[in-house]
Amino acid sequence: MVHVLHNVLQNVMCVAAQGISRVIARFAAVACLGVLGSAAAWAQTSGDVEKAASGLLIGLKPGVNKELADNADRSPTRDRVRAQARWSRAAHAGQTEAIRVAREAGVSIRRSTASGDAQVLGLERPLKGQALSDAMRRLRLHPDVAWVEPDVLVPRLQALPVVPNDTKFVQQWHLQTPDPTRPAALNLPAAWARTTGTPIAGAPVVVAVVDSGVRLDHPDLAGKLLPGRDLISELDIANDGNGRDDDPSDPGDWVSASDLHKPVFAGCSTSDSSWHGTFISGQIAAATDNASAVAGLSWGAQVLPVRVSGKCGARLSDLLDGVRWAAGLPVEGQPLNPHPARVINLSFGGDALCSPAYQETIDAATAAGALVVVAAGNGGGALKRPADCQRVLAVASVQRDGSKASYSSFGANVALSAPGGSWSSTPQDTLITSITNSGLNGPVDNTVGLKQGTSFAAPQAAGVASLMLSVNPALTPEQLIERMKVAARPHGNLGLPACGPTSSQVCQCTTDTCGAGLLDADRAVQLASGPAAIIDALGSVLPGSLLTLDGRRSAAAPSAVVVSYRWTQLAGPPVVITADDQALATVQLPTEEAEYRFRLSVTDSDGQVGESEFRVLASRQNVLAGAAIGGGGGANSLLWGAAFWAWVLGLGLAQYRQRRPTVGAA
Ligand SMILES: [Ca+2]
Ligand SMILES: [Ca+2]
Repeated sequence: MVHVLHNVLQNVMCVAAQGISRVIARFAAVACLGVLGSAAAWAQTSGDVEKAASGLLIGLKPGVNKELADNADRSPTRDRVRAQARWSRAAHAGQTEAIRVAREAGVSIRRSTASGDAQVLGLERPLKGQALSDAMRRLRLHPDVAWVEPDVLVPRLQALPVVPNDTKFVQQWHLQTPDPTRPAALNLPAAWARTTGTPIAGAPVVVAVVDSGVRLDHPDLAGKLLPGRDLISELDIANDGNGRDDDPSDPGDWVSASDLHKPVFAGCSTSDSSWHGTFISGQIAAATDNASAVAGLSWGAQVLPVRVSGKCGARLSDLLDGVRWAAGLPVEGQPLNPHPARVINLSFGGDALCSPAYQETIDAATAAGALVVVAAGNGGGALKRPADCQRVLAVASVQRDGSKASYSSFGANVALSAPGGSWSSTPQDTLITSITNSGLNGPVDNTVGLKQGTSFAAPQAAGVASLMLSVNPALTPEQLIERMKVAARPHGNLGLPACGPTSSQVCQCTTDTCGAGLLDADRAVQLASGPAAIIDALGSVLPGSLLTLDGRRSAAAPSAVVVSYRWTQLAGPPVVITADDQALATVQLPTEEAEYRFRLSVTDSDGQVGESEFRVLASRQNVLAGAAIGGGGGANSLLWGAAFWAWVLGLGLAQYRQRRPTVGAA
């Protein structure tokens, strides 16, 4: 407090001195500069000195520029040519005055130009921070100067990553922005800046969870559930005292030692209740940004719980009826589902190869407009049904680092991979977090828990598909699969043996074994209605180096092609982008350490625009060495595309921006 008062007093003295006369004031200004050398609070009164400024805008006090004063006289004149000539004279005179002022204030400039009635002093080199503060202070103290502000790059409004306030969100690494510590993360914060899953018009997207039912009373599913169905026919499996009905609540699916004596459970082993359907429903559509439990992939989707699985699993006939009912198709003895699903999540393991009954059911559901998302299976080997059926979106499970999870089955029919969790010494960092119940048998407390399995990789894709449908409800199941595959990030190179017959444990994913790549929610949402701008890491980011900006992997939706590229600089010391209208552009960086931001805009043949931006730090520090996503040029080249995987809202999607309750900077 004492310091603040002291500074104010000094300011009063300086301002008073400036009122005396211009000559005396100039001495006073220099004196004040010395006095105020430590007055940082005052020095940064206006302007954003943390951004680099290539110049300074200054306003001269009235009377300094005679021509300007004349020009300001709004006497009636219809002669616009004369008025313009007068303005030009004023601007020229202002330039001369501004150069004098800069010299007297001790600020080195390249040139002075006019900006409206103000003057722009082009700095000899871009300034930021303390150096910028000092230059501004010198000018501000000059008696002829009314005001000063830095000529910074003004960012246009853009979508900022959305960070929900759910208490366990920080633990949900699988939803976060991918970076070198979690290369397989799904990139939801950027996707949520485009859509949180509520359609701009029409009913919510319906995602059916054909599974073990749900805990209807879990607080993090409040308002998220549609009236579903219990389609378990056999009492022993159902464990709810009755057969098929309208109650999809999960009473628990534990298998006790006494259960094993019943013929229906032959081949089963004892187990605690799984709360499998509750966990998956939470992954897809838990109440999000409600300051409680977990975040769901879609904040706006509704879950249709279809109960087909009880003790020891599901009867095939119940499972297939569940898929049909979910899609709105007739099922004997059951009322029609009034809320047909656009996405059906089927997290069931394979017991055999795809059969005609299974394929026909999937075909019927697909024809009805529902995307059937299935788990690759937990056998660790070749795919079995439903993952080997046609027209499904089969999802393999990867670990946090992008390697195939040991248990995940794999093969050519896998569409893509998504985090499904893996055990480690810090399980909360490597398993999947969602909602569950603490009961080992019947339900006890509704809680949050940790799981692993391809069962929990599939819902990641189901949730992303529902986000895409919230942006573009016209997408067919086939288009959803195609675009999610195009949007997938490449399997990184982890230096492990490639997955194959000789390595079915943790192994290096390839497009032959783990699908097109790693599921990326943000790119998928971008591709739901337009092209995706995709920037690759290339070249070095040492100061003074030649930077290569590579947008060649930018992709259009399958019916279109990318027709143009545009690179722009958003922040940092001004640089020239060579070939800024090409997929491959270059930038010669200055020799000083600095942070830059660039944007790539791509336009497709339908006129849709997709954009992404990234930061790059030109530093002599050997930062993040060895930690890469999708490779990179060298030890210093890995900064972008990793921690700064900052995709921004494409123009074509701007209208779909929904609620953004909590917003954090990139
Ligand atoms: Ca029942
Ligand atoms: Ca929540």
